[in-house]
Amino acid sequence: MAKVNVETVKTESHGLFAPLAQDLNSSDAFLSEAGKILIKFHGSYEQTNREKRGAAEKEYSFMVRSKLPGGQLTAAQYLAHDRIADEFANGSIRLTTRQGIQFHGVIKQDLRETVRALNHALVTTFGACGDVVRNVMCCPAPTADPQRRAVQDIATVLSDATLPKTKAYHQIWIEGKSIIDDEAEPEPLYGKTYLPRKFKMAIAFPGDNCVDIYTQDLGLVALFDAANHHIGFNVLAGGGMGMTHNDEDTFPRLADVVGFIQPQYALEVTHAVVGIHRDFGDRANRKHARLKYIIHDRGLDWFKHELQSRLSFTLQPAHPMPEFTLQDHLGWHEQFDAAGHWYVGIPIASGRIVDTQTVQLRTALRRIVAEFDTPVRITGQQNIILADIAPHQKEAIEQILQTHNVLTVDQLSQVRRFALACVALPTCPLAITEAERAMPALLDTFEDALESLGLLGEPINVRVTGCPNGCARPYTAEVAYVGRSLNKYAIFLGGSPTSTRLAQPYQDLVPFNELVTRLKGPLTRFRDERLSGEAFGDFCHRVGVGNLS
Ligand code: SRM
Ligand code: SF4
Repeated sequence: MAKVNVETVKTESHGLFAPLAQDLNSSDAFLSEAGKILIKFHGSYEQTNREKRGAAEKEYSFMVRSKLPGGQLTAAQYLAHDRIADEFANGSIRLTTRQGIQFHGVIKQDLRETVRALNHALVTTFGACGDVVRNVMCCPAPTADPQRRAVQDIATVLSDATLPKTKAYHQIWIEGKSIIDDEAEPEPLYGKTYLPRKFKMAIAFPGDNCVDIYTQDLGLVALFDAANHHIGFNVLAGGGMGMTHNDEDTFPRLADVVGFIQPQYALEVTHAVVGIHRDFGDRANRKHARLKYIIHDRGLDWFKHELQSRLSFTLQPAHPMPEFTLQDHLGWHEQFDAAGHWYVGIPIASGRIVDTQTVQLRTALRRIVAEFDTPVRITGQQNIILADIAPHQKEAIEQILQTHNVLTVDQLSQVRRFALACVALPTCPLAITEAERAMPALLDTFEDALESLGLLGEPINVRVTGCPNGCARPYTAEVAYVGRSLNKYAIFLGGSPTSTRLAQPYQDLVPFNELVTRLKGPLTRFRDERLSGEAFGDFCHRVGVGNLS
C-alpha cells in the first residue's frame, strides 16, 4: 500500500474531518491510510492483535484515549469509564503515564458510541493523540491548599486553550456527519497543518517531580513565596524521550531552564513555545520533528531570543530551581480542608485496572467510587488517587480493598512501588519486546536479587518499555530496560531517583532472563561502596556507568 504523507493528509483534511468521517460509515473493520492518521487527533489509534498476525484475516480494533488535564475526574466520570470498559472495550481500564485513560479492543462499529459515552460524561478524547498539544500533566495531589488548587486549574485552562478549534470532532462523533457542508474553522494556533509532531507539557510543584518535568516539551515549575503565594513559574523547554536504536540523530533529552514568568503569562508562553514548534519543527522528517531537536540544533540562546520576540513581556531570569523529590502520592494523606478529608493513593501495577481470579481491582475501585462518591486523580506513575474521604469512611474503604485482595502501598516492596511499564504487546504496533505483561515476573526476580543482597528496602526506580520510544520515560529512571530485539533489551543505568538526570547505556541486547543477573555486579558494589544515604542511580552516576561491569 502506498505510504501517505502526514503533512498532505492534514492539509487536505478540511480541519481533521475527511476522509475519517466517510471511513467511519463504511462497513470495513479498518480505516483508510489517511483516516488512520486523522483518527489519532481524535484520540484513537487503529490497532491489530499482534498475537493473531499471520492469521488469514487481521483482527482490527481501536485504542481510545481520554484526555484528562492533571489526571482529574469526577466520580461519575470514573464510573463512565468503568462502564465503557465492559460495554465497548476489553474489560480493562489502562491508566497512562500522562495521567490519561486508555481503552483497548474497541471495534470500529462501537467507536462512535464509545466517544459519545465519554462526551456524555464531559470527557474528551480530542487531542489525546496526534500532532497537537497532548494531555497537560500536573501534580494531582488533592490537597486543599487554594494556591495549589489554582495551579492545578491552570492545567485545565492550558488544555482547553490549546484544543484545536475545528468542529470536526463534534461533527463526526456527536452529530454523526459524513458530508462536509461548511467552511473549516480557522486554527489560529495550529494552522492547516497543525504541529509537525506531538507536543507535551506539564506543571510541577516545587519539591515534587511526579510529572517528570524535564522530559516535557514545555515544563512549568510553579514557585511560591515564603507566605505560600504563587509568584510564577520557571519555564523549561525541549525535553523528550523518544529515540531510535542505532540512529544517532535521535536521542532522549532533558529540558533546559529558559526563564521565569508571572502566573498570568502561562498561556501566552505556552502559545509562544507551541508556535516555535509549529514554525520551526522539521516537517520533512517526523523522527526529527520534536521541539528538543529545534533547541538542540539551533541552540538555547536562539530559542530564548525567538521566544522573547513572541512575548508581550520580558522573560525574567529563572529563579533557583527547587530540589526535587519524587512523590507518588500513594497511601493515606490528609487533605487539610475544613471537612478533615483524606485521600488515598492506590498502586495499580502498570496502570492496568482489571479483575482477575485472585484480585478484583476493578470491582473494588468501582464499589468505592460509587459508594463514597470520591473524586478520582490519576498520577503520572500510572496509579490512582481517591479523594474527599471522610475520616469515618477510611475503615470501610480499607475493608473493600482487603475483601477484593487489592494490595495497598505498605504491602509492596519499594522497587515494585516505583516501577513503570509501557503497554507494549499485544496491542502496541511498535513493540519489539514485552513490557507490561512481563513486569510481574521481572519484579519478582528483581526483588529476590535485592533480598539476597540485603537491599530490599531500597526505592530503586525501574522502568521498562517494549521499544526505544520511551512511553514509560525510561531514560530518566535509575534502571531502564528498553526493548531492543526479539526478547532482548538494552539496559540503561544512572538516572537520578528524582528523574532529573538521564540514564546512560550500560549493556545491550540482554536476554529477558538475564535482565536482573546482569545487575548483580553493580548492585553488589552499590551495597559495599555506596556513600551514606546514596541512591542506586546516584551511585552508578558517581562511579560512572562505564565502570560498572
Ligand atoms: Fe507513547 C507511540 C502508548 C506516553 C513516546 N505510545 C505510542 C503508541 C500510540 C504506539 C503507536 O504509535 O502506534 C502507544 C500505544 C500503545 C497501546 O497499545 O496502547 C503509546 N505512550 C503510550 C502510553 C499509553 C504508555 C503507557 O504505558 O502509559 C502513554 C500514553 C500517555 C497519554 O495519556 O497521553 C504514552 N509516549 C508516552 C511518553 C511519556 C510521556 O509523554 O510522558 C513518551 C515519551 C515522551 C516523549 O514523547 O518524548 C512517549 N509514544 C512515544 C513515541 C516517541 C515519540 C518521539 O518523539 O519519537 C511514540 C512513537 C510515535 O509517536 O511515533 C509513541
Ligand atoms: Fe509501544 Fe514502544 Fe510506547 Fe511501549 S514504548 S507503548 S512498545 S511505542
